[in-house]
Amino acid sequence: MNSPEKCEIDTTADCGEIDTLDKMRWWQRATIYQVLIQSFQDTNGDGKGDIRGVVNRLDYFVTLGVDVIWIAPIYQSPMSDMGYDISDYYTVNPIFGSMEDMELLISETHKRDMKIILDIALNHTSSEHQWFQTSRRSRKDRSLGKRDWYFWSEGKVDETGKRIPPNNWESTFTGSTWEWDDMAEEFYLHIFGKNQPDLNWDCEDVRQALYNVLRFWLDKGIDGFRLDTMNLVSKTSEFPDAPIVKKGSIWQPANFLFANGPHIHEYLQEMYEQVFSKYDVVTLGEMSCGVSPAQAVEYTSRHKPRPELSLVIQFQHVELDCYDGDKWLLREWELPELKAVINEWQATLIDNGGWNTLWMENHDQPRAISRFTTSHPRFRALCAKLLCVWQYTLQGTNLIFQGQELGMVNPGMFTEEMNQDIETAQYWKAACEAAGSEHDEALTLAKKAIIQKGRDNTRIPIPWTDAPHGGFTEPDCKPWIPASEHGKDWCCFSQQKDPESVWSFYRAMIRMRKNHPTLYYGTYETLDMDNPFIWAYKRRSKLRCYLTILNFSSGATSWAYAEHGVDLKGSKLLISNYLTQEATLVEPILLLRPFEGRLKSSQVSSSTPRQLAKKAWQEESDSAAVPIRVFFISSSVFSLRQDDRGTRQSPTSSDGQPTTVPEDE
Ligand code: TEU
Ligand code: CA
Repeated sequence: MNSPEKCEIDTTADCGEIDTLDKMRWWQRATIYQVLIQSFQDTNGDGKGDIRGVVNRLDYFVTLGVDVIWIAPIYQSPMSDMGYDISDYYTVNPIFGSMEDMELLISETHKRDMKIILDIALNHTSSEHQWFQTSRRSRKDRSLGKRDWYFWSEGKVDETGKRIPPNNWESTFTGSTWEWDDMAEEFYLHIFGKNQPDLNWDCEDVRQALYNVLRFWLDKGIDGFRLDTMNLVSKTSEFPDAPIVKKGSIWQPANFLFANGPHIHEYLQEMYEQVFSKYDVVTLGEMSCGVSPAQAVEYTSRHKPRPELSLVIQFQHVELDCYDGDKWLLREWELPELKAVINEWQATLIDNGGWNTLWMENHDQPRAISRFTTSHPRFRALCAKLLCVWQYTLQGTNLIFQGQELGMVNPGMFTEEMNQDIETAQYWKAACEAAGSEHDEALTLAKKAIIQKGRDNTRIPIPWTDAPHGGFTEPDCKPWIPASEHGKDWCCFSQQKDPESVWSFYRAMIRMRKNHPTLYYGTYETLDMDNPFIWAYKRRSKLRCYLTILNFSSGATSWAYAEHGVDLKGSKLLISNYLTQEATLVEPILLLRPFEGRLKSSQVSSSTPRQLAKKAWQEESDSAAVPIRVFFISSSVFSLRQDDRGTRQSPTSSDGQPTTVPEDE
């Protein structure tokens, strides 16, 4: 049997500025599940996921414990960038369904006590949008209006007399940010694809038109938005050249010239006041092209007199594996670097009235298991659970991306079918052009980068069952992108039946967090910062203390906890990703197995420990959104079985069942 364990206790700990539970907003406690609709569930046999597919799976989210679903763009679109190229904000893309389907999705989601947010791109439209079509025509016929709804420029003339773009800005999707338009006889700005012209937010009519779009969907009953590339909507008013950092390239990264620009706060405050303040919603601003913790505070702090956004999506932790923000230049990283990034975000936002978002993968980023740990079959499930413990014990709102709860990994392939994404396809084309026939080595590196980082890694369909295409579409239909070969063991159906699966672990962790609210709002403190293998941190409120200990290495590792001021006496093990509990505490050293992750808890002791414990128990019980307490660990030491109503039964042996026990036992 393990020794009783306790985190170090500091009775003087104070939660300072943190919100009381009463004041917490619904989205602060939420797990938001991102649905990439095209790859979720096909119901009409066209090989593409659709709205009905999401409706049919709503009970799946309930079972998992999800609070909010985030739906990828469903608007009319030529789909050159998965619907982030919107050609009509008021129409549903027929490949996904109809407006009636959307209304059904909204009402059925609400019936199940969940919320729904939509993903929307307001920084740019599709070049097929009527607004852009009018804008390009209106240079010759000003009466058409909308001339200044986009950014137009005559460009410059080079020494040969040829018209060239007005500056050297590089598009996120390679090449220039400027495209020549024959009709307007001018260049237009596009930070992303050339079919995604940037809207000019400095024009008041543009902002008002977009606010109307937002109201239209909010009035349909949705609960907020994920706002695509929201920090890009105010550009530097002049368009100066970016400094040359990429030798040998005409086009230079100019993120700092178009991200977090001069009027950004003014516009976001206006949007909040005119639109969001009238509804009870969450706004999740994607902060593309760079945002620091200090800037995130500016966007989200509740101390600001004029609110802007609820949450931001930041990228620093997923940019460690590249050089200078260039995602294709692969870089090795060390665990202390990751800790440093997370530490700064946790501390800065907690201390300044902000709120973190916790996420590891999405439709633009590779699978977290492959990126932060290893997809090796021997460790895959352990790594999935380790990362889950990590994500669910930090401060902030949790975002999970479809398939994360199944432990999906990168397919690890380079094929044409896996290169459909616009960003990847353009990068590969440019790499081939630059390499010519002689540079095999450069192309090998480009392929490696695509296998590791390409956006199609996470865009493959969900394996629901072990049927052909994972049950994503009919057996005789071809999915728009090949389904993963996850087979019997990794499909959702098998995992739901297996209490030891990654899916069951996620389900248990989602519930666990709801029952331990200190994990929402408590302070965060890293221990042993420089340790290259172990990541240990404390989360603390006045009443409770949690210690997360994660072994990010594939080898058994010891941790001399006492050297870092930790006293484990009296604490208890709440979560482990291992199914068997070994005698791993040889005081004052803790031995952790490969990719082992643990969560320990204790109440903050004082002269009256019983009273405090009772109070903590009471407070956390009262505040828990879910009436039952879930305790996932198959240790015979700690498992106490309860029936569905929570009546305690006799201790059981290790069987891997998620088990419910009161927190203070
Ligand atoms: O992404 C913005 C963004 O930051 C990405 O371009 C990111 O730099 C890139 O995907 C990393 O590979 C949003 C959407 O999430 C993305 O899918 C869209 O392509 C993009 O905006 C344009 O709308
Ligand atoms: Ca379909």
